[in-house]
Amino acid sequence: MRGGLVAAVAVVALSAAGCGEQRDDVARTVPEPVGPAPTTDVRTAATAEVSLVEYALDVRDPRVAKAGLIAFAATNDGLVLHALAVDGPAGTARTPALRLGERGVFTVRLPPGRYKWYCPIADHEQRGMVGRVRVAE
Ligand SMILES: [Cu+2]
Repeated sequence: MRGGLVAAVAVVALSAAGCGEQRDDVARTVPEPVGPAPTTDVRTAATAEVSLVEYALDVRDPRVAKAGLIAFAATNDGLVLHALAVDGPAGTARTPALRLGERGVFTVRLPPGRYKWYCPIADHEQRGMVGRVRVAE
């Protein structure tokens, strides 16, 4: 009964236009930071790896060094079906249900902050498969 996808509706704040025109910022040349070559086709800021077992996340409360597009990679090292879900600012992202030995990967764009991650299957979260991901600047 769990796993309801809550699509967060982005609230668009429209600035009141009408009192004068907005000044265009002078075109700034912001150099793109040069980083290491991406190892996948998606440019991710960091990867959080987790092992899923009965009934825990290993690791439970990871720190992610960089905000941005974060890859979450979960491996089911348990005996029953598990999955990984992350509650981000735009809703919940998750892997499909994973069998023993299977690995699921997804990406979520996360600003700095703390985010819940958990196993969305049955009552696994209540049994202890829950933790917090801390994303630094
Ligand atoms: Cu589980």
